[in-house]
Amino acid sequence: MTDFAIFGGVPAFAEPVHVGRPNIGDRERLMERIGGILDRRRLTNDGPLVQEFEGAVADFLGVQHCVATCNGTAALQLAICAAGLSGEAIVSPLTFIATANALQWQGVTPAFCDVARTTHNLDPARVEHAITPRTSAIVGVHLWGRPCAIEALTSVAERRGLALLFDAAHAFGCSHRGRMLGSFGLAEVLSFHATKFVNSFEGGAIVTNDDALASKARIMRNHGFADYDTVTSIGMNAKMSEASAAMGLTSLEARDVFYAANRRNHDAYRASLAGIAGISLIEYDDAEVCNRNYAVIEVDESAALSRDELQRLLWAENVLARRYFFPGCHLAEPYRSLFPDAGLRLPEAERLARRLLALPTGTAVEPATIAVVSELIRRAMADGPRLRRRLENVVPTDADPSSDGAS
Ligand code: T4K
Repeated sequence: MTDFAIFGGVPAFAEPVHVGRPNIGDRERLMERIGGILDRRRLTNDGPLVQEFEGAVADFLGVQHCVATCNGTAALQLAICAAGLSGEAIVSPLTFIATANALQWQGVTPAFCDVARTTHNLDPARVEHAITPRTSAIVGVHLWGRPCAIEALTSVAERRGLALLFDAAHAFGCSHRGRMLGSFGLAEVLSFHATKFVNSFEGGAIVTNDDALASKARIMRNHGFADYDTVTSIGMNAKMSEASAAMGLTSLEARDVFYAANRRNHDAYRASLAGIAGISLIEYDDAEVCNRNYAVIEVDESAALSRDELQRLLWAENVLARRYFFPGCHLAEPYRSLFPDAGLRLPEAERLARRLLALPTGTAVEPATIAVVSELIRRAMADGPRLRRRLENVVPTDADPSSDGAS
């Protein structure tokens, strides 16, 4: 057994092992579809594959409408605009920055509200207290594909007359009480980014049972055109291309393979990380359908190494574990400058942002790789105090995860 690579040993992996390696479905089927696009010379603008993809997603989720977009961020912006949000929207700071940015970009102030320690999602009791006369909406995020407190948030939204949207970027293919996520609230937003469970290279969608919202979003997605030359509202270009829809359809068809690989990997992490003091793997509800697209550990403050020390060790081994979503949106610009005191109300989110580490999973990651990653973590934690002293003498390099603010 060599020393850890950060101290000069041979890295455990010759090539980087990534967190977000894309799941690829049937290549031949994809190429056939791409061939069809070229034959038809219909590349974009609500083409047949986009329509087919929208139908397939809506059927799978059991929703009336799917409006496919060029990415999840554009879908969020469209949903925010089509739902007529204004003033402030209550949102979790423990999410990808796009959730907050989409609001701010649409002129709606993200009012960051703390999360619950166990679920990592908005704490409904705190949401109630965060409502002000300017609040127009609650935007829940189903982080890691684990559902928000949907019933409680729905009840708050109904009682206080607020719109309820969900950022379901992580949650495609997950259920809540037997019903697929995507059909709750006024609308939910999906991402089909390359790193997501089902991907369309880049892509996203608004899914909703609200006819009016769907029809507005559809028009807004195409510059506000209601027909060939009538513009009826503000709009943008948020259309999904045919090539993306080809990938989306192919990826969707392979979802059972993706479910199985992620479950296998999560089970492998659970078994191989068991009993390591200070490390806990976040769990999913076995009674629900779940994509298990994120294998995330919490590193306890009492652990032999901190989360950041562990990440430095792993990166040197070529295991590119990620600090999703450090440091929390409220500490990223422009929010850090706009709301310098926000952290005072966000102790749980800040605590989690210091503890969470996303490990590699997906179809590109084999259980043998997971065994090595877990063994590295076990060895590191077993020798924590000594490694900590040695780490203090290692000058961060460009490859160090914290050297350039990368996470
Ligand atoms: N809401 C939430 C809750 C989200 O998580 C996201 C996106 C959104 C909204 C917005 O949806 P989109 O507009 O993105 O559709 C990645 C993704 O870019 C982002 O889509 C995702 N969330 C976020 C969680 O992760 P980064 O900055 O971490 O990406 P990057 O390039 O560092 O990739 C992650 C890892 O995946 C790397 O180790 C390399 C690997 N990778 C990545 C790509 C793109 C590959 O192996 N192949 C690839 O093609 O944000």
